[in-house]
Amino acid sequence: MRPSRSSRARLAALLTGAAALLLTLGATPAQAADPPLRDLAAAKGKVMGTAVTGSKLTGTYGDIAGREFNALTPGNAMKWGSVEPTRGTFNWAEADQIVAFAEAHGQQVRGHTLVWHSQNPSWLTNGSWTPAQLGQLMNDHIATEVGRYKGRLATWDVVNEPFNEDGTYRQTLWYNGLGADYIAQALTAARAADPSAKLYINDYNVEGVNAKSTALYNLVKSLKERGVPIDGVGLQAHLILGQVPSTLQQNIQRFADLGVDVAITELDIRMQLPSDSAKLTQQAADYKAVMNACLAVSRCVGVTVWGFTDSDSWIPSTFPGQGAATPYDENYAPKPAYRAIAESLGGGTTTPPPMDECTATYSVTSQWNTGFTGQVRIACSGAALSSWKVGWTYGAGQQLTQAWNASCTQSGAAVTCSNASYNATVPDGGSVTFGFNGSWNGSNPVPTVTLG
Ligand code: 9MR
Repeated sequence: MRPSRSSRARLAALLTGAAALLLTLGATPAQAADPPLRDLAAAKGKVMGTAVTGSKLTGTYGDIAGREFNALTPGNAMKWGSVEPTRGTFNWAEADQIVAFAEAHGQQVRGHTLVWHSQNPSWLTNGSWTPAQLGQLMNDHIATEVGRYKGRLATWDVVNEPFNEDGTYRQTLWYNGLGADYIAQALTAARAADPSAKLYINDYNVEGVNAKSTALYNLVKSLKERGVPIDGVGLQAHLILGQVPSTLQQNIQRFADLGVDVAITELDIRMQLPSDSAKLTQQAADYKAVMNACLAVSRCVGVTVWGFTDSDSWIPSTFPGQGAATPYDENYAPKPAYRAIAESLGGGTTTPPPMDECTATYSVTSQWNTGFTGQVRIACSGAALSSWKVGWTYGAGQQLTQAWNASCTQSGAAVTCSNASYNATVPDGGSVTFGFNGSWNGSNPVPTVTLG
């Protein structure tokens, strides 16, 4: 039976209403943002981490570190020179602070790093030690530091940067004193100190297939054959614009095929300053290429950036004239690289949330043939409000009929709502929501809300 004229009209109205509802629910409001990187990564079973500086974990820096990442690596706080500057005198303050921050934000911690040739205390590097004393010092250091955080750290970079570019062993305090087997000893000591932590060897310029990565590959293979505890390989990935190795995925895969995990541990992509849009676009493509290589290999557990903001990056001081290597600029604005990371993780479809401000977001929560219920959420990050007022202009003749948790007035198409006495304050990191009912006819588009 053909539907009657009036029922066809009703059906059309219903369909229009349903379309509007889908639109408002699907694309939520004008200022909606993608999920943070950590949620996108978690949905894919991956780690999205950042190196951090403990003293900076407040304000906007802390907000972003907590919101966007599901893993933290202390950039310097856990290095031997930081934790034991004088023999027997320990300073755990920054390391403890970062671990506490991570635990409060549901984040993993990657311990970095136990046995390295750099950033050691001068009492250690200037001492003269017999092999037995050196072995004891190394074992004690590992037992103390790994033991302190036992059960709380997901991962340790046990040995850092053991190879030269040609694949020979780097001549270090450890290699010269103990021979190449210092690596096996360190791993064994770390396993004893925290059996639940994943133990890694970490190095740079080992991202592609080359002499250095092949030496690392052969080392890991022989450690596995000997039954030495080794769980993973860290590819630091301090890269240069436009130079992501074409063999990155193949290299990750060959380590995975040895039966170890792989992590990109210190990703940054530096460029000659000043940056411009062409360089930032290339950088975004490079970040995406690294993400995609990791995502393509199931044993690649994830990617950590070596600082998330250009204001907290080692590049400018080490490579004068270069920089802009991270996904956020110095003012915490996300760069194209941020979007590229989000896209590789299946997000990146909307504008990232502006930081250091409060935003108002309008959404329709339910809708029927002539009426609807909506809400506005006012959220602050890096800022706070002691009172608020929002306004919008209806574009399709909608009319408010009732509001709660705010005082609203409508004059013509213009709506103004201000706080109730009990919800005037929106703290940094907090939000307030108020609701309303309205009527609509024909269509019910979401208006742009201004917060004044
Ligand atoms: O980011 C670290 C920087 O603040 C230090 O000055 C520097 C000293 O070498 O170490 C940086 O981190 C390094 C990391 O620990 C190991 N891989 C290379 C990183 C960049 O130098």
